[in-house]
Amino acid sequence: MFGIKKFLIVAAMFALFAATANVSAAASDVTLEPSSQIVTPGDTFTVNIFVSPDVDIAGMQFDLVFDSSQFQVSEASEGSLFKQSGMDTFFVAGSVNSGLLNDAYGCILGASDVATPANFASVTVTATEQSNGRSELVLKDVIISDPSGNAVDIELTNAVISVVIVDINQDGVVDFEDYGLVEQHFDETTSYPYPSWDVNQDDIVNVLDLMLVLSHMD
Ligand SMILES: [Ca+2]
Ligand SMILES: [Ca+2]
Ligand SMILES: [Ca+2]
Repeated sequence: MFGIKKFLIVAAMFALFAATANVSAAASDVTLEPSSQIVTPGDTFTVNIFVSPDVDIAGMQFDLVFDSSQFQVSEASEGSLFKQSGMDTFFVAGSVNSGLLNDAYGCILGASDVATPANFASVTVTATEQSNGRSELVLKDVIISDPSGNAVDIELTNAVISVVIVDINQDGVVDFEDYGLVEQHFDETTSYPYPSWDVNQDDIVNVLDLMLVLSHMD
């Protein structure tokens, strides 16, 4: 008796799990990659708008919201998502103004579509000299179209950028004095407001903080 009951419960849970898995799979994923990243003030890096289509698609638009006191963002440049169709494509880089990359869009010219994951676009981001701490790059007004002009279901993943200060003693150079300061506090736990030797502000001073200083030495 107990055995059958247990079997039924397990079967019911499995059915529920399968149903949930189906629901979350039925969307095209749009992901800012890398979705988390540690940089220092003045660093320039690339963020890709990566698309994993769940169905055949042929057109897309997006906005990107960012903190303009932390970052400068370039216009978008086209990735391979729609070019992989082998057809010509149309691409508009959008315009950048006060914390918004607005209305970047593109599509396949002609009757074709794609379903293979690829970058739709890339943007170049520079952390300003005043930047510090964590902030998000956020996708907005994202629409993906199937070949007939119908919007498809999408799921968005934004990016978190942490700007860290590796000149621990703030004397204008990153050298072994800064490394030494981190070393002196090795294995200490920290909390907000973080001391400069917990470089990545994760509540503990360890090898990750040492590496951030080492990898940015002048
Ligand atoms: Ca817009
Ligand atoms: Ca220093
Ligand atoms: Ca740390």
